[in-house]
Amino acid sequence: MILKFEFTGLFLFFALCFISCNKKETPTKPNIIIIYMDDLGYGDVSYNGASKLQTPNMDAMAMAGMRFNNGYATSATCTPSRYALLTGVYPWREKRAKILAGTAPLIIGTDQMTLPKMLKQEGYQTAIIGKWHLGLGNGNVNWNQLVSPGPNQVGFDYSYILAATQDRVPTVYIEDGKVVGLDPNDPIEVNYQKNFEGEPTGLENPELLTMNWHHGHNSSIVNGIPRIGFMKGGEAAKWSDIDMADHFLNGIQKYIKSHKGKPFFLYYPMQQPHVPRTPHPRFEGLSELGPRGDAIVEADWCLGELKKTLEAEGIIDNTLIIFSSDNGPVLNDGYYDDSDVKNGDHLPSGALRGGKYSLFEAGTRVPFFTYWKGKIKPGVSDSMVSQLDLLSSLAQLVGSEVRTADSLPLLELLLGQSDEGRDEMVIEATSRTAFKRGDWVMIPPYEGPAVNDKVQIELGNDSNFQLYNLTEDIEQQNNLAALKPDKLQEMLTAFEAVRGDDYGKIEKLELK
Ligand code: NG6
Ligand code: CA
Repeated sequence: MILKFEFTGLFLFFALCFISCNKKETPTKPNIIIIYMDDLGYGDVSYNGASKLQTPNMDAMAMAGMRFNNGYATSATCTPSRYALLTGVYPWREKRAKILAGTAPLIIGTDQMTLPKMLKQEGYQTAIIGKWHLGLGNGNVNWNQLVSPGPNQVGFDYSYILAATQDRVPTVYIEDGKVVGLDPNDPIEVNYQKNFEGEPTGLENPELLTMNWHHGHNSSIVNGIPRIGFMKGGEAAKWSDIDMADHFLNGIQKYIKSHKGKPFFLYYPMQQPHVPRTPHPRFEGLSELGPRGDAIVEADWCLGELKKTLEAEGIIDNTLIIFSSDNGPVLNDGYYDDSDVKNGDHLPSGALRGGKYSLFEAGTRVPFFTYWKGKIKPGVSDSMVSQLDLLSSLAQLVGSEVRTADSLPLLELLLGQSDEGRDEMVIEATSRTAFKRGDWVMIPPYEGPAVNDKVQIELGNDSNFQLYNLTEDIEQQNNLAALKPDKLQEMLTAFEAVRGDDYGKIEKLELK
């Protein structure tokens, strides 16, 4: 009798346990690494058809993970895309989310929800090692003191960054708000308006240059490369351009080794293949495309080394990797580095129209894949997903309730367990916006040149509405706006429902 009762009791206990364990799936807390390229185009990876350069490590991970053919940055330039990635908020909601000078103040509010903050709340260790470009301080930064607020005030426990871009001053690394290797007797001064007396510039001292400027980029000279903005002092702290990739990679590897005991979120925004392209000499000539291709090969090598580190540390099975790029490609972005001359028949945008700065597809549609060994099955998806969605999706993964209105929870899509993606989204390029929905994209009329002559990229400006069906016309050659007024009206209405009507629309142009 007693035995029987004990048996039934035990059975009940296990049964209840089983039910309750199954009711709520325990959130998993893998390490999360976001690898974010700078200006890497849809067609710049060999898994998307590039043949004049090889990206074996990107290819292998993309093939073993989930590849997204319709993966998007929110914007065709850097700062707004990074803003959206980290905040889950459309960048056109934040007027300051434009390409920032190296002296610009931080544009993420310190009270704002961010991806690293959300993960920190869930017990993650958080770090950024790489390019920042979201502003620092509150204006008037003194680079010789603690530079704050910055990444550490918006959710990163650890930060090791380049402030803006590789072509902008200050050309120094900043670790947790302090300029690395700064000699207090040689303070740094930075100014974007005027030069410091006696300091050479790209404009006045071409004899000092090892790389020539094509447009812009003619202010202070660092390591023979003329930059945007003026800088004085800080000699010992200046970075070595050719060692930058190794430098960040070393930091990444050190971080992984010393933080593998607890879940970590590592944001690894590489500087390649943004200008100035300065691959380490050991990568010279490894592509057929000159420095731009070589820089991509270098970045691919970094990805391979990162993977080896995760394997060696025994955590590759417990690490979700997300790989993408902040905007589309550009060949000549202001320096004579032969990237356009040597490009040959390489298609940095693949079959897509436009490139960096463009409202056409290549501005925002970028390489995008997820990789998690043993967890994500190899696959490819045509569903639409934006980097904007990472905040809510990763919140789902780790069991956080945090969501933002713009960021859709698409975890299952990212893990290859569903093909449900976005129905629609607003894309942005240099403060202009367009709308995608299903197979369609609608670009409102915008004033301005059709082509930016300097960078040789079609921007998407037209005095008329543009409407393309991407399934039938991936190259955006057939403007259907005049032929399909009802579709156009439907797109415009849906666009304005999200965007409002303050998108710089040209009032004189009525829809019908
Ligand atoms: C532009 C720069 C370009 C690049 C870009 C930012 C000139 C003429 N051009 O203003 O070289 O730095 O800003 O690129 O200065 S991004 O990828 O960070 O958005
Ligand atoms: Ca960029």
